[in-house]
Amino acid sequence: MTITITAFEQSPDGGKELARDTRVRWALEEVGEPYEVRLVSFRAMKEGAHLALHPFGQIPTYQEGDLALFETGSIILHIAERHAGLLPDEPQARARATTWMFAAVNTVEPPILEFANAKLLEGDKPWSRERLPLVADRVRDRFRQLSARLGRAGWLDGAFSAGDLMMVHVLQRLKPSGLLDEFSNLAAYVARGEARPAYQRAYAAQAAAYSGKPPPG
Ligand code: GTB
Repeated sequence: MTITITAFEQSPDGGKELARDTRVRWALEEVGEPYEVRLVSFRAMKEGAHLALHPFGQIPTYQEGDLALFETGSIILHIAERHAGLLPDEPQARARATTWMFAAVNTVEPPILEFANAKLLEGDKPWSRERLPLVADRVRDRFRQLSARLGRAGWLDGAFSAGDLMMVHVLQRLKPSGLLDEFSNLAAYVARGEARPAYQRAYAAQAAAYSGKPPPG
């Protein structure tokens, strides 16, 4: 059955991994499932046809036959549960890998998004200069805890899993900020994820979708 995902018609980062279709592309590459991509304009994302797929008018969505999903956590869990390669077979290890997926989106991503939004959307506000360091420190608190848990390990719990895929993509958002580099094992962890052939294929496919297109004005 053909898998179709949606992505931005014009990506603010020009297709350099930050939009969340990257993590879905990466998961599909890891399990060797072919997929098609439908690019959606910002306007179309907020209109009826897309809202029927995604109630919040966002990307990515995932369609497979008559199944339509939104939310990258759910999409990646769906992929990982149906194909070998992203979740361990042993039940407890599998539950722990799923726990890391939730930790990535529920516990690590929120302060990262707060920081990204504070810079991007509130940077011109008079109070931004005072608030930004507080928000950055909340990110550092989470990074410190994650860094302590990861230690010198390659991945969060044994072999690479969907938990690592999700965590690496969540952390990538702050690569340009310099905050990630304050934690050398986390920066190396992200680099390890990015070095995976499946990630490289996902990145190349995403970049190709925007090559020659200007970022949205
Ligand atoms: N919780 C949802 C999920 O995980 O699927 C969040 C989905 C989401 O935030 N989608 C964003 C979106 O559609 C695109 S990925 N936004 C439009 C809207 O809400 O109206 C976020 C994103 C996009 C691009 C960059 N970038 O280029 O720097 C960074 C992050």
